[in-house]
Amino acid sequence: MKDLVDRLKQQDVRVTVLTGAGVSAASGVPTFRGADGLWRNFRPEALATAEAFGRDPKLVWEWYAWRRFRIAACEPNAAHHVIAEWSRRFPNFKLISQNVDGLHERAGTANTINLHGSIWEVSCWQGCVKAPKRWRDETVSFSEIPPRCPHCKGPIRPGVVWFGETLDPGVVRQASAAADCDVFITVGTSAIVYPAAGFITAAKQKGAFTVEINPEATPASNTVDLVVRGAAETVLPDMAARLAAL
Ligand code: BJW
Repeated sequence: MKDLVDRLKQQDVRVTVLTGAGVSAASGVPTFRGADGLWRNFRPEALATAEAFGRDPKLVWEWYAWRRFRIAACEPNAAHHVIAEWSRRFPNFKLISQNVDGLHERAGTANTINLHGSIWEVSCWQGCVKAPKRWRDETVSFSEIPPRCPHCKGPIRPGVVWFGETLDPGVVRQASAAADCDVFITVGTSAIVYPAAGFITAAKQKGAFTVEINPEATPASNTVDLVVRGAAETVLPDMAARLAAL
């Protein structure tokens, strides 16, 4: 840990953090694959794919509506707040997040690279040219489920990236550039979903000092330079306190 803190004290250090669902666990947002994870009760292919939405849009829409309802009652936790503080402290700081819950933004982290979109946004299922690529859904009428695209009247879908879907190429470019850093910290991800997990290896190949913060082992544990076994909401404040003490 001292090695990491010393590196973070270097002037102009380039720091990139990659987050996954574990960062929001202490806020009450269920993870995907953990003991209380969403996939324990729902099959991903039944709900988090375009095929599922095509087959049963009402079911998929309602699952996302239920998750939005849960997330709306959650607050950012200490891990989100430390990351937000670092985004102001380090001039060369980047956050890549797989999370769709918007808690990093609510904690005050600006310019988050959201790999998998946002649960607070929607897009036109038919990809009509008049609709923006994604938009926040306050303006959409929910009298029908799934609601209708205000532009083409076709169904709209959650603005998230499902399995088998291509990530926004601009977002992938930003994340690849962010992997070129001095310290790369992966927090609260099972590191099995690609391309997200690939950024850990990419950062290491580009010469970054790589760190994993997770209470459990992941496929990235053998790749990174430092493993910190613990919960994000305790390890990150501890790291922040050590940084402040030096
Ligand atoms: C704590 C904690 C605490 C708990 N503190 N930690 C290369 C190789 C193999 C397969 C592929 C590949 N490239 C592409 C693929 C296919 C696929 C893929 O990766 N499959 C794998 C499962 C094998 N990828 C895709 O389809 C992606 N698209 C793509 O690559 O397009 C090109 C392409 C298409 C087709 C074929 C090939 C290429 C898209 C991926 C989209 C992922 N979407 C989801 C759903 C988003 C919407 C929604 O929310 O419903 O994103 S799936 C789900 O997994 C969600 C997450 O962002 C993502 C990652 O999960 P995460 O965040 O890691 O959560 P968990 O639950 O898995 O882990 C939580 C961790 O927290 C655990 O480790 C705990 O221990 C820890 N933890 N408490 C710290 N307090």
